Order: sequence, then C-alpha cells, then structure tokens
Amino acid sequence: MPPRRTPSKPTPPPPSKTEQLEPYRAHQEDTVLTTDQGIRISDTDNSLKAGLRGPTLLEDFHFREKMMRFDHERIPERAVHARGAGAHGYFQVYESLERYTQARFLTDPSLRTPVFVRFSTVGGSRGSADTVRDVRGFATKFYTPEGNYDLVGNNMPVFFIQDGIKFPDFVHAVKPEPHNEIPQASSAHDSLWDFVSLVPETAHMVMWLMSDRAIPRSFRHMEGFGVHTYRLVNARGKATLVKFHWKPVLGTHSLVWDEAQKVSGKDPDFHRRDLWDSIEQGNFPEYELGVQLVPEGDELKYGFDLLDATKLLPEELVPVQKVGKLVLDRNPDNFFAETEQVAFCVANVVPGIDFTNDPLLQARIFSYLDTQLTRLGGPNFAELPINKPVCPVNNHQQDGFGRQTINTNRANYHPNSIGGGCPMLANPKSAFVHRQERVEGHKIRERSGSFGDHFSQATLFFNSLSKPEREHLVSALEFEVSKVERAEIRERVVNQVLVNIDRQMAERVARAVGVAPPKPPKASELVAGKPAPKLTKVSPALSMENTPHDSIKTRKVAVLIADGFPGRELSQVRKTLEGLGALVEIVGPTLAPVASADGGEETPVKTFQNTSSVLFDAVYVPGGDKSVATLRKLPLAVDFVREAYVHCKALALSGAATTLLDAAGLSQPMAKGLDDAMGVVRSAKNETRGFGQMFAKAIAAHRHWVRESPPPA
Ligand code: HDE
Repeated sequence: MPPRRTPSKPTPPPPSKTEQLEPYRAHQEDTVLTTDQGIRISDTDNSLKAGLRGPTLLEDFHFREKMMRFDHERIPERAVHARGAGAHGYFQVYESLERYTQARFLTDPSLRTPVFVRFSTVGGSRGSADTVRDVRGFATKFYTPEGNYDLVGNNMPVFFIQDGIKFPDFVHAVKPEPHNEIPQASSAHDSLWDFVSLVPETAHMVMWLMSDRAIPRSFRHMEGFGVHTYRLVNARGKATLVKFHWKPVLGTHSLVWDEAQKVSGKDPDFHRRDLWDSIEQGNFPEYELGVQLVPEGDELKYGFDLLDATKLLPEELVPVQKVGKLVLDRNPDNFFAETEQVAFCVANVVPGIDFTNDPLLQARIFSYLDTQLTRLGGPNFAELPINKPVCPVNNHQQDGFGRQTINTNRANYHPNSIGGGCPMLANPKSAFVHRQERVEGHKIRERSGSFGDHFSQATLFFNSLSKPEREHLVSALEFEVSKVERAEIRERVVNQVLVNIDRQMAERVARAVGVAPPKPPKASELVAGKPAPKLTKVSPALSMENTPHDSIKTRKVAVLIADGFPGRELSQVRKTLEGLGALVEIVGPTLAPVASADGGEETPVKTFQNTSSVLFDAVYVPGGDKSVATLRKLPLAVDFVREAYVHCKALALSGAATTLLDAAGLSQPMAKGLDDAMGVVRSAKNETRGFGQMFAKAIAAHRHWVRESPPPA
C-alpha cells in the first residue's frame, strides 16, 4: 500500500488570491528600461544602422528582441466567447450546506473564497461590440482551499443542443459564414437559421435568444445559470441533484433592440466599461448563488429529463434557494495576463461537487481542457498566475512549453522510495473521489426517448413573458428571419419550428418574412374543434418584469443643460438622485462651463457630440426659457430627448423643458402642475417638491413599455 497523508496533519492556510498574485506583478515605478535579459537600454527610438542613412544591422539585438516580442503578442482567441471582460471578487456562503455537500466553500460561512469571473458574448470575435444579440457567458473560477472549482455558465438556463457532439455544427452555423466571414457577432443569417430549422431541439434556446435576455442592460443586470444538472455529494456520500443560479441583486434588466444596435456603434465597450467603472466607483456588482435541489431518483419526475440541457426546471416547481453571495470588487491589473489567459474548465470540480450523465456536460468536460492547449500554447497553463490554485499543487507532471515550476524532487513517478514516497496519495476523505454509480447498458449511438419533447418548454417560456416582452421577441424573430436570404429556410423556420411553439406568433412572423402562413392544424391535432392544448402553464420567474424594480442604484442619468438653466432645481434633483445611488452626468453643448439663471455654473462632463441618449438610463432637462430655447435649436439635444422617449426611458422635464417633446414630435397632453405620464415626469413650474422623487420612481421602473403601444384610435 502506498503511504497516504492523514487529514489530521495541519496544512497552513492558503494565501489569498491577491497575495498570491503579488510576486507576479511588475511595478515599474523608478525603473530603468532593459531588454528581456536585463541589459540597460539608453535608446529605443533608433535602430542600429550602418551610417546615418544606412541599412539596419542584424546585430541590433535590442531591435530584434523588441520586434520579435511584438510579432508574437497575439494568441488564438477563444473559439467561442472570445469577447469578454473579467473581475476579481469573493464568494461567501450564508449557511453551511453540509447536508448536501462537503465542498468547503459551501460549508464554511466564515470563508471568503476568492473568485475570478469572466463575462462574455459567444459568437463575436475579440473586438466585436458588447451589445449584440447573443447569449452571455458567466464563468466563475472559485479558488477554494481544496483546489479550483469552475462554474462555467451562461445568462440563459438552457442550451441549443442536447448532445455535445453537435457543438461544432452549431458553432459553425452561428459564426460568420465561411465564404466571406459575414456577419460579425450576429445570428441573423442563413446558416444559423438553416441549422435551427433542421434541428428542432434548438427551439427553446432560440426563444431565449430572441428575447430581451439576449441584450442585457449590463453584466450587473443579468442572471447566470449553470445550465446542466450537477450533483452535490455530502461527507457521507449522499448525492443530491442541483441546478445552479446567479441572481443579480439589482434585478434582471435589458436594453431595447434599436438602442442595443446604436450602442454597438456609440460605445462598443458598453458592458466592459460598465463593469470596470462600477468597480472603480465602489459600486461592486453582487449576485446571490441560488440552488434548486432535487433528490436523486427524481430525474424524470417533472415530465422531462433533468439530463437534457434544453430544459429548465421551473422555479415554481422547485424553488431557488439563495445560499451565498458573490461580490466583484477588484478590476484586473492587466487584461491579457488575467482576463485573456484565464482558462476555465468544466472538469475543475472539488470534493462535494460531481457531474451527471448529461451528454452536453460530458462533452464539455473534455473540450475545455483540450482547447487551452492551442489557446495557451501548451500544457502548463495551470501555472499561469491567474489559473494557479491557492492551495498546494504537487504531482509528477513535468516539462512542456513554458514550464515555470522547478521541481527538486528526483522521483518524478509514483510509487517511489527515492523521494520518500512524495507526493503521497491523499486520504480519500479529503480527496476527490468520483462518486460510485452503477452504469449498465448497450454501447449505443442514440438519443434517449426522454429527450424527445422539443417544444413544450419553448411555449412555456413564450407564454411566461409579459406582453411587451413577447412583442419584443416577435419583433426579434421578424428582424432575424427576414435577414435570411433563402426563402426555403424562412419557410422551414415558420413551419417546422415556430408553429410548434405558438401558432399566432408563427403567423405574424410568416407575414413579416414573406412566406406562406402555416397550414391550419390537422384534424388529429384538434380536440372538439379546438387546437390541441399546448402546455399553457406559465412560470412567472421567467419574466424579467418580475425581478426587483425598486432601486435606482448606479442608474445613469443625463442632465441636459445650456446657459440659463435653473441651478437650484438641478442641485436639488441631483441630490435626491445621488442620495438614492444614481449616477448623474451633465451634458452640455461643449465642455466649457454653463451659466445657470441664478448666478452659478456647471461644467459638463459630456457633450451632445460625444455622447448619446442610448448610453444613459434616464434623461432630465431642467427648463429655463433661455436654456431650453438653445436646446431646441440643437438637433442633437432634441434627438437626445426623442430617443430616450422612444426607448421608453424615464424622462424628467421641468418648466420650459416640458415643451421639448413637441420639438421632438412627441407631444403628450399635460396635466397642470406635476404629473407622470408613462414615465415622463413633468413639472410646469421649476423647483416643484416631489419632482425628484417622482423621477426616481420612474427610473426604478426601468422602462415604460406602455409608450410602445399605439395610442387608442
Ligand atoms: Fe462552452 N466552450 N461549450 N458552453 N463556454 C468554451 O472554452 C463547449 C456550453 C461557456 O470566459 C470554450 O476556454 C462545448 C454551455 C462559457 O473563458 C470551449 C460545449 C455553456 C465560456 C467550449 C459548450 C457554455 C465557454 C472556448 C457543448 C453554458 C467562456 C474557449 C458541449 C453552461 C469561458 C474556452 C471564458 C467557452 C466548449 C457549451 C459556457 C471551446 C464543447 C452549455 C461561459 O472549450
């Protein structure tokens, strides 16, 4: 028997991730320029030449090293999820979950586990825009005292396919087409919809992709999901099935499609910037970890198979229990070293968390390890500072490109006596031991019959949305499918997929994309002359309207001013909004100070030229006769108000500014005094009490969708 380490032997506490990274940080204050070999350099602006106007010499080692390093700066971008942004933080469990798992980070409420989180889009390349219609990645690396645990999730709870062997097909179809590499970061093209029309298991996820979930307001306003069913295992070896959720403390909110497209141009870094700025400002993004726990053996209890990643487990059937909090409180020091080189891997689990036989999950366990070999240039990527566990790492692995560790043990094999048997085998109680499971069956290349229903949950999702959310989804389908050039694909999308989800929706899309409406249901599908009942149940948790709407914390409010604005009123309203945690920015004609009517001044931080309404959550125009007269003459200022209105954002207009909607061609009848009509808060006079509070309430509502409905005839 090889020797084992007893768990009773005390191990020193692991360093925090921040401490562990410190020796790798190169602080360059008071340093002198050198080559990579440490040779001091006194001129890096001129290459070594034979004569002032002569050719550059091969012996210029400084030039050659500098250029060589530059030539090799790029590494392959991720095949999917190339565009992303990351942050450090910590996770802490509220109460011990020892009943379900032995994982230390889930059982010790006193433990703050360091984490690194990377958010991403899926389809676009590294330089693509943040606000495209896409799934968002939400990957968390927990540096636990028992090794790294990676929860590599998305902001949608289901996936496009059921078996990982179809992943290359799906990704090829959704990425830009092979002949011209168009379109960038968009699913609105023939090959994706061809795939969807031929692979009905995509139906549910396609509903999510067409919903507003695919255009989140920020990474701070989106949910996260582990997607697969995993297994928690307690110290006695008892397992419980689990679905992981991240619930954003600020609620789940999205952009408007027209707005998202404009943001892509105005600020392609919109989400990356939002994450960075929020952390710099001390507004740390927070999410609660939620778990849905299901006894083993109940895998088929809910009318679908919990091993099928195209299905969600409605929260109304199994509530999400909030068990801990994730806080992101530190930006990376270096994008490449941390965010680009972080290597998530679904196979990184710790004792107490185990896999299930979900065939999508099984494929991922292989893929993530494999992809890093190409992306990070060899097998030593776990030694990169960002990937290094905070607990000790000891084994007989060696060599390979970029090896950092200098192993001094002369025994590089197991078992050995030369190295005193070290590293010794761990006691199974503290080791990861795959949970024993009885497996028996024919070797078979087939899909389980329990994975067969592709449409009920697509319908459930569609039915669970609020009316405005449903309208947005239909418009997204109209947008996307109308971009498909081949009529037969458009036709199949409507008749093979959409009609099975919702007939009325399919008819609307058919009209919009110029294909024949779906045929009426066959007699066999009719019950007493009515269409066969679909799953009509709804899951209110699926609508973003039902997530928190009570805070204006970190909401960005633009204040549009010109000379003559009412200074006192602006100060009062700003105080109210900032007191509630909103971020107020003054936008003016130029960056020069703007004079108020009462003798003060404000210096704008943005101008009508360099910013836009789509980059804010709400707009406030304090009205003075003179300032509003100026704003009315500035098309960009009028546009600011018009766009905020069209995108259903809260608007506050006081005094003369109440006329700005007329100037934007959007007049609304106004009550006398103070009113809030569809999220447009107006005060006929300046400085009305309650104006700021009323505006804050309108901002907290996020959007005022009622403006989208045509006025009654
Ligand atoms: Fe991934 N996925 N994926 N994926 N995925 C990658 O790994 C893969 C899937 C997800 O910020 C790759 O390091 C397969 C589901 C995120 O670095 C790659 C299958 C979910 C990220 C890969 C899936 C995800 C990735 C590309 C089907 C949600 C970004 C680069 C079997 C639960 C992580 C890399 C980061 C990245 C493979 C499906 C989430 C190629 C084979 C389902 C958030 O290994």
